[in-house]
Amino acid sequence: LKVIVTRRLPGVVELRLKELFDAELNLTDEPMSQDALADAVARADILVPTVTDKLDGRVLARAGDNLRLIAQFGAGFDNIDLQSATQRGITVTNTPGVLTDDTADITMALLLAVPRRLIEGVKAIENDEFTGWTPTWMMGRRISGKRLGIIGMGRIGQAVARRAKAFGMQIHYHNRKPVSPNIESALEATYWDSLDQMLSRMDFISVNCPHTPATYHLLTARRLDLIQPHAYIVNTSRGEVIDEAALGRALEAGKIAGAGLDVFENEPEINPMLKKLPNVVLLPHLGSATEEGRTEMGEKVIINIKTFVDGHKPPDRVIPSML
Ligand code: 8YV
Repeated sequence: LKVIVTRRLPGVVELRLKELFDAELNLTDEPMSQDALADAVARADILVPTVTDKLDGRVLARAGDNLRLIAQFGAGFDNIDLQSATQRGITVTNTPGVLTDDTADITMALLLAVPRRLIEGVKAIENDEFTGWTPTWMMGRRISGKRLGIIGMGRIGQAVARRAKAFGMQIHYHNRKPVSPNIESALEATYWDSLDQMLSRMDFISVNCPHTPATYHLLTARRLDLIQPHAYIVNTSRGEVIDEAALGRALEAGKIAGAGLDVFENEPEINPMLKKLPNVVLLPHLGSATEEGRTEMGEKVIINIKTFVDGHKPPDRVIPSML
């Protein structure tokens, strides 16, 4: 069975894939063009893509009867037209769970970096602007005691909530439905059925829901307008969940206090307005970027492939009803 891997993966993962399967690796680490991807789809029995590979209906139409499994290297799978894959009888899997803590850590890093002005501080030192401490210089805002509104209370949202609670924040969340009473009481979390109402009452907002057709531009210009001017917003999920142009305008107009973003609507492009603002901290999609996390993601890919090849249901199968 031919396994085609679209991007360079951690060395140990590539070695193991080579040992176990007839694996064709992409040794250049250039994201594949849509044509190259279509060619991979046409030739592979099993495809290992990442979030940068747009497996839309047009590309998937190139699949013959050969392509049986798409074993995504990533928790998110919004790059895959799941409906189209399922209709063609292609099984799709992802790698949830192993990047939860890393992504929650990056969320906390941004939740601290923006209001405490860490990057401005680092730049001040680099630019020799630190001429001595003063009682009023570079004051930020405290996070303890403040209300954090988490949008999407899945694995990552809950891991953010646990951390933020330990930092003394009050946990609020919006989700399709409330989490179990046990989890809610452990986190002392308040459920908001109405996203609009939650947005208008928070000091911090963290986006932790997946990008699906239902969450595309969930934070529209109108909803961003509901956020209070002293509040900060952090996104470590997918750029598409926020109308990025509207966010840039709101930040520039001082309608939101600041933002920490690890993800963007058209990666690697970023709205130039966001790059100019001192109260915005931007990271290059680092959420799961740890040696441990990326290796464990690879291990999950391998388990999913092995289980599938052995004729069983792979543990991390994703189906359209999950959207
Ligand atoms: C990765 C991610 O950077 O898993 C996801 O959904 O966005 C990140 O963890 C990416 O998926 C690697 O392919």
